[in-house]
Amino acid sequence: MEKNSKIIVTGHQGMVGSAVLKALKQNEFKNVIGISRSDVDLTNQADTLSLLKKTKPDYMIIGSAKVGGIMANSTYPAQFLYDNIMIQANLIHSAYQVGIKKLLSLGSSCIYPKFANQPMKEEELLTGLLEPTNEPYALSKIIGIKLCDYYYKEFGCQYISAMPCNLYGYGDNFHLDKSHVIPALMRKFHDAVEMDLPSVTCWGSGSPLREFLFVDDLADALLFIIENFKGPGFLNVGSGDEVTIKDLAQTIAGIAGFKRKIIWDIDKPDGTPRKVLDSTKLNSLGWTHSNSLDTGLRKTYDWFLKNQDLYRK
Ligand code: GFB
Repeated sequence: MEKNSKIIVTGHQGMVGSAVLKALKQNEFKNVIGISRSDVDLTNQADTLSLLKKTKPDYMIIGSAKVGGIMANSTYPAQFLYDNIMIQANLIHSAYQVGIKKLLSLGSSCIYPKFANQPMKEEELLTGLLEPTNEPYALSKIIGIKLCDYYYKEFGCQYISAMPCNLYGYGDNFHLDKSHVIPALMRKFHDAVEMDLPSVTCWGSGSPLREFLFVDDLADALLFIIENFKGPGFLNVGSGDEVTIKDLAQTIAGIAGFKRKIIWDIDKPDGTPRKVLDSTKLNSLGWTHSNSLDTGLRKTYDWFLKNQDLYRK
């Protein structure tokens, strides 16, 4: 990408999109446009095409998606499948129609089968059944990968994808029911300290393993990928920072200063038992993450403390 290339980042008010926008600006890209839900409904094909016709970008990074944690995924399966299929299909097809040079689409490690070989290489895709709690989201993200692959194959478009592990960081969603585990636990432990509660209840057994990546590292990886990966196909983006949910809860409790009882509600779902990515392909191109889980968690908690007016809405 040239420093004056026109680059569109969709979902630029969300956690991922805002980190990508910040990274592009830090890297002195001068012609960057952020697109959010208030600018256009990306589930609407005509509006999406019209936006891209008007803006005519050279490059596009898709940071827009309907996302949420394990309960949101299970509660709104139709919305997770429909919205994400439409957002990706509209953006990818419109990108082709207006001749965007290169496009980077974003997925998730939940695209892999529930019992995939660990660590999961890119080749594990479509080798088994998906984890039921996130099947709709995973299916939509598999479609995103395949759309990029097939536009590459049929029309020679440089459309590629990145599959990150579980993400967290600045601008995350701290909603108690809809969010992912890290923001949910930060809020629960923080509130318990403030309210002097005797216990905090976490979901599931605490035994699942998760790999986490700080969002600024993801943004750095995405810029690296769009500049260095020619495709076709997709790359895993992981940190190798894998922990049990129980250990994660202890760490976050420590950061928030909560010293009392942690209760595990086994009526809540565990989700997939383990999903650690094999990021060898990306690492061998020359990229690795910078923030350890501990550093990333502290940065996120500091952000959370400073932005309580946002997450309390
Ligand atoms: O982050 P999370 O919601 O998503 O949950 P997944 C991870 C683990 O943390 C699960 C446990 O085993 C949860 O049961 N957990 C414990 C909690 N306490 C809590 C809590 O208070 N809130 C939440 N949210 N979890 C998502 C997928 O799966 O991962 C998405 O649903 C996406 O589609 C995303 O792929 C990256 O890792 O289970």
